[in-house]
Amino acid sequence: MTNSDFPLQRERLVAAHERLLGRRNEALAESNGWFQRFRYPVLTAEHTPLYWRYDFDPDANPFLMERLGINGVFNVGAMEWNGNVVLMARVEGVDRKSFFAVAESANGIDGFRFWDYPVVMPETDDPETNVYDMRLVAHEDGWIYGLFCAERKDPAAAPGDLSSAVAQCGIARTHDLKKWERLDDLRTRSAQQRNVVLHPEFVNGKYALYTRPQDSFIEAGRGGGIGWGLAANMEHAVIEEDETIMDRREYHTINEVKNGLGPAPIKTPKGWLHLAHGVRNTAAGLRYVLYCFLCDLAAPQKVIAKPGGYFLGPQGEERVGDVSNVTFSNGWVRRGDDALIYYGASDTRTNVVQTTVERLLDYVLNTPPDPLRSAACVRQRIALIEKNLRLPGGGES
Ligand code: M1P
Repeated sequence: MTNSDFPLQRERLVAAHERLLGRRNEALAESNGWFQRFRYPVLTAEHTPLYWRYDFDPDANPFLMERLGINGVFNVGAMEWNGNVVLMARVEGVDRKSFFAVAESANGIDGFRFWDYPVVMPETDDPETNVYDMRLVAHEDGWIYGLFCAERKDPAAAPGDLSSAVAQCGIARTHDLKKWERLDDLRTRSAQQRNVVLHPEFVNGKYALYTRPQDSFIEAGRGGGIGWGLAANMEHAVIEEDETIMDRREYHTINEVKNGLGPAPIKTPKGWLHLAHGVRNTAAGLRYVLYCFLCDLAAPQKVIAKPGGYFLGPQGEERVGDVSNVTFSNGWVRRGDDALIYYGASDTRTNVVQTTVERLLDYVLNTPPDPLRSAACVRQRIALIEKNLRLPGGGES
């Protein structure tokens, strides 16, 4: 069977794709002073190359169908690369399996194009079923590390239970983002690990890792929050001791259910600047938001400032997706004083906000902490109101 429309259909497909890739992003008005939002996601399933999805052989595919569909592109690692920004995207096929692929842009705000091939990530002797959420870190040892979630079916699952899984931290390293050397998965005392991040510098001559111990695949359980531990090497990385919990979950806060570090911290003169996600429960399910905190330069596991509440939550259509009401970040890029923060919206697409390190430091150092009780919140707000009302014009003009 032949399809005489095939060339025209193909031409239209390619033209529409080029229009999408070439679309300029637009800054949205934002009032809180923390960051600048943009109208369009920087990466979606539709941004993936057509030749990853379609079979362009008219004999084999006369209806010009997608043969290998993509479901979403989200939760990206990020770094600067030869003066451009590269994102290590979690690309999820319609078969639910994720893989990694690099997309590159000159300005980091629009114009992202995927490299020709997705990442071929070597497997360990115990191959995982799924990989996702890579944190890219250029470590001072000279390697670029990718730490990601390696997920396998739980070998202890009861017969018929096809959803219990074990999450561990997969580790790989590279010099060119193309050829990867797979290392052993991280070993800790915790049953499960997700959202593990490598600190970019040695601490006491060791590799320092931010962890997220948890009892089961979904539940943090006794895992108290974001952890910290040291490993002697990365080839066979082991955290021998119990991890120290450096950012604890709290009742009735944005991270009561669980939390996890985002990208590796940014080093500033005032401390290590962090972005993390916090998860709370609601009648409509879990809600994931992003929050910031600052750690001591000399003791990176010591939190020295932490604003109350969330920094960035899902807004508008970002709220809806495969897992609705989710903002999740594992990638940001510092360019001079500018910071570009990439976040997955509802496990479906990737968005960006632009800010500066100066603003982020002002935000973490001068936003009051969470007072943890309604009465204390009212006192905190009254202090702000009274201060403003003492200003000329009652604070409004
Ligand atoms: O579905 C929301 C997020 O759930 C997981 O994050 P966490 O381990 O903190 O629960 C991850 O699967 C993440 O990819 C996902 O966005």
